[in-house]
Amino acid sequence: SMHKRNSSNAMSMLIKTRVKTLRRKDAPFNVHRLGELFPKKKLFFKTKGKTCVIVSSAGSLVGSNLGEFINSHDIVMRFNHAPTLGFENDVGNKTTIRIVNSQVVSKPEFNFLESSLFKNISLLGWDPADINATLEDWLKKPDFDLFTNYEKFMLQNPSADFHIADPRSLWDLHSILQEYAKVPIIKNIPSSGFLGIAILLPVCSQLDIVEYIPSTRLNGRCHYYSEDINISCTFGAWHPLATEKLFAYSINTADDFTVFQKGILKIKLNKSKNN
Ligand code: NCC
Repeated sequence: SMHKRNSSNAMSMLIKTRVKTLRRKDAPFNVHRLGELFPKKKLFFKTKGKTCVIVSSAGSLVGSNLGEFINSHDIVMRFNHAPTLGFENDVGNKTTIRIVNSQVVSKPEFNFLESSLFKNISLLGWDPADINATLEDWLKKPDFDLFTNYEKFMLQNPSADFHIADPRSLWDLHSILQEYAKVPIIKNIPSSGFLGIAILLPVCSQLDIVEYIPSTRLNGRCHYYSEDINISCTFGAWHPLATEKLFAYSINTADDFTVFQKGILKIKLNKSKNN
């Protein structure tokens, strides 16, 4: 059917775009002191066939009671400074990896070097480079200063599994979304949520995503951990968020009750195609 053809196209486009994390051998980091601090092993080295869940930070997680469901997965991904303490019933308390943007890494208010939120888990940092910037350009002039605290963090926690996304991969993800959308979408890289999907696809046999497609609990709040009302957190202002969500919905295998009442999107992965 038409639907089948579209969804398998979307899936294969996304699987083909392997998001790169920066490695020690990548210029200019091979001759820069930062490169020596990069983890020796790739993110999720030899990890395959896991059950995974992505916990969006959406306000509509409030009252979801999804905590136990979230904790039951092998790999639990969260974003930025989203807390679990005090919210266990709705979001669980297990964390395997956090994707952190360069604002969270650099701005004093997030206390990145001290906070226990960022300890003893895997971390993936990112910062938006201009579309045509080389890694050299970006290293000199990131959007927010990801690098100073990256270096400090790794010197304080030398065995930390803290990776940095190659900013050119983030633009590859944007191209996929643009190809999928047909109509022109905003020319900014996707949100941490979509980066998370791309990162986990090769690692998981089953990927669940909670409250990325907003459920009927939609309450206008930006985050489950704050009472601020801002619906653009859900539909997008700077990131092409609505397109990301339509894309994710098009590769979903769960029924509408699961997606729109429970707030769970399910992506099944074919292991043989995937590796
Ligand atoms: O809000 P944020 O996102 O940290 O949320 C993480 C991911 O959850 C999904 N989300 C969030 C809220 C919502 N109502 N619906 C959702 O689907 C999105 O997929 C989102 O990516 C980010 O992506 O890194 C982002 O970070 C914030 C902010 O920098 C951090 O929270 C730190 O305060 C950005 N907001 C601002 O810069 C003001 C946001 O645009 C993107």
